[in-house]
Amino acid sequence: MFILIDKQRNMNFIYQQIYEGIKDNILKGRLKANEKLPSKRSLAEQLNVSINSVSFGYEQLLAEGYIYTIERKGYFVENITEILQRGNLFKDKLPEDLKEDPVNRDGWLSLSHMASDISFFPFKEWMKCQERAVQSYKRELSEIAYSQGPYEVRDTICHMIALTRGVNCEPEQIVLGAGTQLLVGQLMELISKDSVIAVENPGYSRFYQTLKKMNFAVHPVSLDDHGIKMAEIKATKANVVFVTPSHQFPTGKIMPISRRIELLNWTAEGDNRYIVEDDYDSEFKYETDNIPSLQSLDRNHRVIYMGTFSKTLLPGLRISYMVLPPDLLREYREYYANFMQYSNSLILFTLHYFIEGGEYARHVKKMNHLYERRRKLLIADLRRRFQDEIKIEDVPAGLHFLAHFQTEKSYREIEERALQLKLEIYSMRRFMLKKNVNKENSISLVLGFANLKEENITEVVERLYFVFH
Ligand code: 76U
Repeated sequence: MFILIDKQRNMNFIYQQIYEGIKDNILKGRLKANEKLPSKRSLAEQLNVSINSVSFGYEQLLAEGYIYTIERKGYFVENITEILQRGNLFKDKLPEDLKEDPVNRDGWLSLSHMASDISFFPFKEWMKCQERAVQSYKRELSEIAYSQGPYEVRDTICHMIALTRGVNCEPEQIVLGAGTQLLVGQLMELISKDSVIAVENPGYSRFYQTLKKMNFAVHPVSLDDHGIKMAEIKATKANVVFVTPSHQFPTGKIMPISRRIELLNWTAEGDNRYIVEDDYDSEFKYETDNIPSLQSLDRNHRVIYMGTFSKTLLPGLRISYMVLPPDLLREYREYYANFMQYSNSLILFTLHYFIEGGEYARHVKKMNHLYERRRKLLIADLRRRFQDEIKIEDVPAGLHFLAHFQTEKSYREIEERALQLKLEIYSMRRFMLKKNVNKENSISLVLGFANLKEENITEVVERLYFVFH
């Protein structure tokens, strides 16, 4: 048997070289099935290595099933089928189209609606809360969390949203999850497969895609001044409606009480009707108080409330939740009896202390002031630069607003120019779930300001101006 032992190489131990050498001989067919291997002693002599090294090598081969042993007779090669390989194209290499290019954001400026500002995040306080979580929840951290997430955390969130959002619920009704998209997926498993779903158009394409991939009949429904159109919902024969009443995504409109009541009454007029209220950024209101949730008006347990900490804390933390009405909670418990909660418990217990100690409320309050300033400055600068070429949907809420630009250019041209000028922008194309609502000579952008430093506002507006001119 030919095995090359390199004693100078300190990368691999001798036993590993013996193991590799014999394995290679077996896989290449140079050692045949049931062939006897040399005894440990004789191989050790032949290779001039210790018996121990041969012994370790043989043990590893034995453990992986390359060889077998018969007592007092020695070691033999297992009967191993040759590994089939079709073609030789991408033997060791990942095909080019699957390669990931590390994104280089040097020199870029962003008007993304998806990021929040990390520079004001109170990491010190957060880490203190994490320390407390480690101290107080040792047992919980060493176990798998209850499928809806730890009770204490749900209890804390429950109290908070009762206070800030008027949500009527008990901790039992809350399901924690790492992202609302996943929670929507979980929720929709509980809803009858022949359901028809209405979503806002323009709207949140990630939910729309999720619902379509789950094979639901999904209808984008257009908006009027009050929000999603009731007549269109009725025409689609939908029984589930997804809405963002606090701050329509992405147009920013706040749904007035009249439409809220119409929606709630619609659920009472038929069977198995539900409203999914996506309350993704309601914590940011600049000239008014918080507006109570739609769920708070629901008398018939028809609203599923969805909340997230992506906007108030950081999207990277991945903490979201939903509040299920009792009938769906019962379904949930049955359907997900074997489900393992997938959120990081340490982060959840940290959040629990962060809220309890008042840090969360303080942070949201601080960010409200900060974001309000940024919003005002950006809008003022945009108006100054674009004059009457821009129309802004100026609703003092949320972390983004919609702006319409007068231009002859197409969406594609604008997006390509922004790319060239290293400006991250998102156009209405991302949110139009059904095409063809393009106004002529006008481009609409969703402009996010949460992660825009004040000192960069002038430069951002200047770049945007060059994108259009
Ligand atoms: C979320 C809407 C409409 C929910 C949102 C967001 O999973 O809790 C937007 C885009 O972090 P999660 O999502 C909360 N409903 O806009 C937050 N925005 C998304 C994540 F940043 C992305 O894809 O256009």
